[in-house]
Amino acid sequence: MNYSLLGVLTLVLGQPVFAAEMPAMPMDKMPMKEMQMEQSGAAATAQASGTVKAIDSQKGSVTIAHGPVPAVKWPAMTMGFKATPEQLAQVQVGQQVMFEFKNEGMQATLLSIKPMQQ
Ligand SMILES: [Cu+2]
Repeated sequence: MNYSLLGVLTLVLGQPVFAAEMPAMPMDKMPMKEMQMEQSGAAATAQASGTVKAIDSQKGSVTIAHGPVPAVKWPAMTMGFKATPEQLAQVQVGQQVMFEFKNEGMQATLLSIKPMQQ
C-alpha cells in the first residue's frame, strides 16, 4: 500500500518537471531562425555547372558558360568568376566543370571548382 502510494506520488510529482521542460523546446528553434536570416543577408552562395571558356591567371579569373542557377535567379550565361591560382590550376579551357561560388553584388567569386566526372 505504502509503496504503491509512493509510486503514484512520484508519478504526480514527476510530471510537473516534465511539463516545465516542454515549453523550452520551441525556444530551441529560435537560434536557427536567426541563422537563416543572417544567411540571406550575407553573400549568396550557389552551385552550378558549365564549360570553361577562358582562364586568365593574370587577372585571377575564369570565364564559364554556365547553366541556369535558380539559387541566385540567374539564367544560363557566360561570365567571369574570380578564382585563386589553385582553383585555376584544376581546370582547362573546354572542360565541363562543377563549381561553387559566392555572389556579392556584381562580383562572383569561386569557392571551389572541379572537372565533371564522366
Ligand atoms: Cu552568370
